[in-house]
Amino acid sequence: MKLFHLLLYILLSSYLTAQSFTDISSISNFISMDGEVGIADIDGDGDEDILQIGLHCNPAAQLCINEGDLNFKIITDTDFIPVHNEAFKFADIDNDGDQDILIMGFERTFENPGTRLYENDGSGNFTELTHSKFVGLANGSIDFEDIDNDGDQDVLITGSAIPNGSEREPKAIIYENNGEGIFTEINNSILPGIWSSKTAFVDVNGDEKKELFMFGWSDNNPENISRVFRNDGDGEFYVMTDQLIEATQIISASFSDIDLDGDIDLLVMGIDFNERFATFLINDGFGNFTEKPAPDSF
Ligand SMILES: [Ca+2]
Ligand SMILES: [Ca+2]
Ligand SMILES: [Ca+2]
Ligand SMILES: [Ca+2]
Repeated sequence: MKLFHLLLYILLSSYLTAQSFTDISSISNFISMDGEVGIADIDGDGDEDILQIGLHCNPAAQLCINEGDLNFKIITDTDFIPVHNEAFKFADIDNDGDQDILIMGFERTFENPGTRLYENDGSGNFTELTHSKFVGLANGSIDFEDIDNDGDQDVLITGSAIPNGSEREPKAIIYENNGEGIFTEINNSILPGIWSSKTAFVDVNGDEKKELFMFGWSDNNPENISRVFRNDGDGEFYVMTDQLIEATQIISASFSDIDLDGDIDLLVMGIDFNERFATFLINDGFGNFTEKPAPDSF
């Protein structure tokens, strides 16, 4: 979640509860650029806390522990190795009821991407778990989903590996969870490697199995990828859509039933030949999408 969404969330929360606004400058001033924000009940006390990771002069991570009434305890000395050009997601990887976290990004220079898993002790203290061998990536995405329907959270990571210290190598790797938070890479050669990427698991054809949406650039001479893959519930993916939308770059994709007909549609925003655009992709209920340009005011 980017900083704008965090501010919107907090302002809306404030509006809905007290219909007044509260100064949250201690949180919002933290990340000057390239920031990512995640919201979860990190310390297990029933309210939502905030993790911010990104560039603040140097790569940095900051925990904002919710103490009620929009007061936050700010922790800058976190358990995480700070990264930039990052992505991270919370998930309960070992089914013990708390929010663990997977973080990727450049750890020092632009030649050292890392992907690290941290286990939550239930009180918001994190310990790195090293028995899963994740490929180090940056400029990418992380999405947890139980792709093989066995009750635990597996994960897809995409982004840039830098295997020889300079050349970017786009990746898309699925790791299967053994149920105890130990992840093993599984062969999914059908998925294209992408960077500057967004991914999402969403059921768009009503069969209660989530399709995989992938947006990003394919290589060093960027070709935009916007494709959908079908999951049959056993962890295997199959091509569903060759190319969903032609554009130079997709900046964001949001999923909702925009036309209120019971299926999930998309709002896609991006850049095409230096022109910004926003378009709806309207679902026919079977996962076939028709483009409908959004109003110019978007
Ligand atoms: Ca856990
Ligand atoms: Ca699973
Ligand atoms: Ca489906
Ligand atoms: Ca719809």
